[in-house]
Amino acid sequence: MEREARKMKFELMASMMCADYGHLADEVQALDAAGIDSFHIDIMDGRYVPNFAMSLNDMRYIRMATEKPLDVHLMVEHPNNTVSLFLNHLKPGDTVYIHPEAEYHPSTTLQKIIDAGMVPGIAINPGTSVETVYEMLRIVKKVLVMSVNPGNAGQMFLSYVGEKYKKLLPLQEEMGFEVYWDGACSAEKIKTFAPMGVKGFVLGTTLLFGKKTAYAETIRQIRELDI
Ligand code: S6P
Ligand code: MG
Repeated sequence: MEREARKMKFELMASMMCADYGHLADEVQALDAAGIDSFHIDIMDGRYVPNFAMSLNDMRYIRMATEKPLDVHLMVEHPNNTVSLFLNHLKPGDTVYIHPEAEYHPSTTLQKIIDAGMVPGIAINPGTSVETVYEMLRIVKKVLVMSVNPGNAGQMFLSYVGEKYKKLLPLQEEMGFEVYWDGACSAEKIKTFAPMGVKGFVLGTTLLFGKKTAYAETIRQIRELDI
């Protein structure tokens, strides 16, 4: 019991582009019951990233299928043009991330997200430096650090991104945001980065999906990590 109380708290998000779309209702139900904290929704437009993953209707379905928060990651050009389509179907407290490079005036788009009652976030690509998004850190509540280039699941961790976490984490408290991990997340990465202050981790094919282990068991093992 005492040991349980000392366990480090961090959030786990399920990357729904990795789910089995032949059984989406069962997937959402199983992840929900397994204790996932939120559902990560990767929206792509085939322009900002060279892929199409999920879109508006997938997000709407998952929003109806669970009470848990959604974590919507917009990988689209000029999100200001389409963000309202997504905001209209979310519920207050859901998170929406934009990529600042994809918009001329990202703070205008972030304000739309705030005004709709959602949690504003930015996603930072591996090649984007902290310095170029510095002022936005005061506006957002969450910073999603990409550990792989956006567009696909199942990629290799880019080790130079480790330095970016080290730069961002000490700024969290003063600037009022929290840092989240997206891409190639393994148990080893959680063990290293959760104690450094990373608040949550997006789980995809590296750790959660396409395995023989049931979601509930994988999530239990992660929560039991010795950290
Ligand atoms: C990538 C996307 C991510 C992936 C996730 C997959 O563009 O933003 O959310 O779905 O990283 O995880 P993994 O473990 O397959 O890399
Ligand atoms: Mg993502």
